[in-house]
Amino acid sequence: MNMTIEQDDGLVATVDREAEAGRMDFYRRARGKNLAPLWRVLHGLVTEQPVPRCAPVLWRYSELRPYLMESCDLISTQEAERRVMVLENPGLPGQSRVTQSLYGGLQVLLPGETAPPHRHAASALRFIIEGTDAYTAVAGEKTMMEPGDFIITPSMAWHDHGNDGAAPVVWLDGLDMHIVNTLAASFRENYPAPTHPIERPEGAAMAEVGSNLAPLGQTYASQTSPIFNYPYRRTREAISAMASFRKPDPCHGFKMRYLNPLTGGWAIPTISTTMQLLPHGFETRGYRSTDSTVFVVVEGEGVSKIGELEFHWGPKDIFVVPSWMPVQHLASQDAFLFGYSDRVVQEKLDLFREEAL
Ligand code: 1HN
Repeated sequence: MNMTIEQDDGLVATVDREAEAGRMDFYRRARGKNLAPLWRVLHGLVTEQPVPRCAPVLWRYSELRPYLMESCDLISTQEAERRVMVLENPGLPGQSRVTQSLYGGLQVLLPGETAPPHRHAASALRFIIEGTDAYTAVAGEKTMMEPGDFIITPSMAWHDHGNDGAAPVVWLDGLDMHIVNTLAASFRENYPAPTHPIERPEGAAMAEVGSNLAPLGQTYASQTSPIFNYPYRRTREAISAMASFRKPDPCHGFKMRYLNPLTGGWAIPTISTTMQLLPHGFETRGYRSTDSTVFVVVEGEGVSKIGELEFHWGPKDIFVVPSWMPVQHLASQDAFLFGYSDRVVQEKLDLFREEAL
């Protein structure tokens, strides 16, 4: 017997539960013809407000890191393909989701290790957490990773990684594969060699499109930004300079979005990315929006009130603010927060909503 009616208040309001008994035989016969009554599920399908399945959650880096290091003892990057511990939202266990629509995981490379080349329809972001001498090669161009750098792997671009340094390197992977899979549009392919050939010098993309200039006559078909490494040094400098002459936004402090310089749109067509500075002592006004957001603390300390919960955070910690849940941040030191969400998808579909509280 279907228990949905007893469990969902929305259904109780629209369906006469005593009358339901007399409909059971009809439901059973309809099910045999791949038919089902809408009125038993309507209000669960179309809710009055967002009902996020993901929960607010904080991962403290000091608690995560030992697990990352232990994973290095247990599996090689060759066997794992990608040695990643997935950030599993406790509201969506076993689904490899950090929010309802997005994936998040922490990847670790030890000195001398590489991760083999492959490509996929899903777009990826890397946000560097720890370590300095690793690289990622994307579509034939290498870039070195520094903490705080935001790096893009566009849809179907070949990519591999390696750590040339003397210490472990850790980064956050954010991917849109759940959006891709909802649309049943996934492809993936392994490259038939241990590395993909390097075809362009390091810094080529930045030289071509990183100075508000672009090579005349070159056309760019992709919706993804041709800049694939947004170095933290430059991002931090821009935001700090802006903070010296502007007033902070009441809800966000000094918050910048990562742009595709060719279009003015978001850097990745399916994942919005931002960096914000919350000056020490600054308390944001309450805010909510329909995009569930993953925050990574780059610098500073503070506390975020998310619904009824309070998360105290520091450098390298990661936390999630679910859709439509009120959030307020209070920074006790100048704090830089990276964020990623599905806002750009919602904007394209005319679904994004936000409000100051
Ligand atoms: C992937 O390709 C990477 O390239 C990391 O480093 C994490 C998670 C799911 C699917 C593909 C990478 C991934 C991934």
